[in-house]
Amino acid sequence: MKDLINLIDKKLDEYMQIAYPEDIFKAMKYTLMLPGKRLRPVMCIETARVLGCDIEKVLPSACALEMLHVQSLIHDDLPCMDNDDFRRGKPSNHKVFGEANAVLAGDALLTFAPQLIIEKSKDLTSEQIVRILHEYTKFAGAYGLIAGQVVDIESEGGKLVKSPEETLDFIHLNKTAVLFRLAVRIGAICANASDAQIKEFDDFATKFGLAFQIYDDIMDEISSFEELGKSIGKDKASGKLTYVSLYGMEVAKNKFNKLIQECYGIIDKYNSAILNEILNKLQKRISK
Ligand code: GRG
Repeated sequence: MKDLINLIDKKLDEYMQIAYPEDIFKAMKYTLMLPGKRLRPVMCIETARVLGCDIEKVLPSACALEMLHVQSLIHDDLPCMDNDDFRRGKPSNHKVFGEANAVLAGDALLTFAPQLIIEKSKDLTSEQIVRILHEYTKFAGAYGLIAGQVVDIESEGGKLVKSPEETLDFIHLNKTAVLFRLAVRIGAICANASDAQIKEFDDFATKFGLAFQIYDDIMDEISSFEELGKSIGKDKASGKLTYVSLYGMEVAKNKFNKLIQECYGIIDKYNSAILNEILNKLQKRISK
C-alpha cells in the first residue's frame, strides 16, 4: 500500500501546478500534501484494479477524490464549523492562511477536482466521464456530504428532527460513508463494472464508512494528538452526538467489529491484499 500512496502523492503534486495568484495554490496544496492516509483514492484505485481496470485510467479520478475530501476537511476545521486548530498533525488551513483563503482554497479544490477528471482522464470514454461527474456532484452536494454536515451542525445545537439513532445514522452515512461509496463507485465505473458489481462495492463502502466513523468516534476518546494529528476529546467535551456517546464504548466497539467482519465477507472473493490491509489495520487498532 505504501507504493500506491507514494504514487498518489506524486500525482497530486504533479496535477496541481502552481500558477498566479500563488497564495491560493499554496493554501490548496498545504492541506492536500500533508500526510493523510489517502484511503479514498486507494480504495478507488484498488476497486478499479480488482475489477480489471488499468491504474492509469483511474488515477485522475482517485486524486480528484482526495481533493474533495481535503476540501471537506479544510471547511470542517473553520471556526464557523468544527473550529479545529490542527489537521494532519499541523495547524489547520485557516490558522496558516487566514479564514478567507481557507474558504477559497476549499472552493478551489472542490472545483479543480472535476476539472482534473475532465482534462486528465484521457483513457476513459465521454460516457464514463459524465457518469463519474454525475456521481461526484450528487455525492458531494446537498444530497450527500453537505446534508451530513448540516445535520451534524444542527444536532450539535440540539436540533433533532428525527430520533437520535436515526440522526446519527444519517450523519455517519452522509458525512463519512458517502465519500467511500463515491470512491468505489468511481473505481467501478472506470472498470466498466456491471450494476451488480457496483452494488456489491457500494455495500462494502457503506459498511466500511459506518465502521470508519465509529472508529473515528472511538479514537476521539482513546487516542492521542500524536497518533491522530488533530485535537482529541473534543466530541466528549462538547457533548456531541457520536456512536460512543449514544450507545457507549462497548456497543460501539461491537458494532464496529461486526461491520468490519461484514466488509471482509463482501470482498473476500476479490483477494485484495490492500483492502484486507485497511480492514486489518483499523481492527487491530481498536482491539489494542
Ligand atoms: C462538499 C461543499 C462541500 C462541503 C463539505 C465541511 C463539510 C461539507 C463536510 C465535513 C465532512 C467531514 C470533515 C467528515 C469527517 C469524515 C472523517 C472521519 C474524516 C477523517 O478522514 P481520514 O481519517 O483523514 O481519512 P486523513 O487526514 O487521513 O485523510
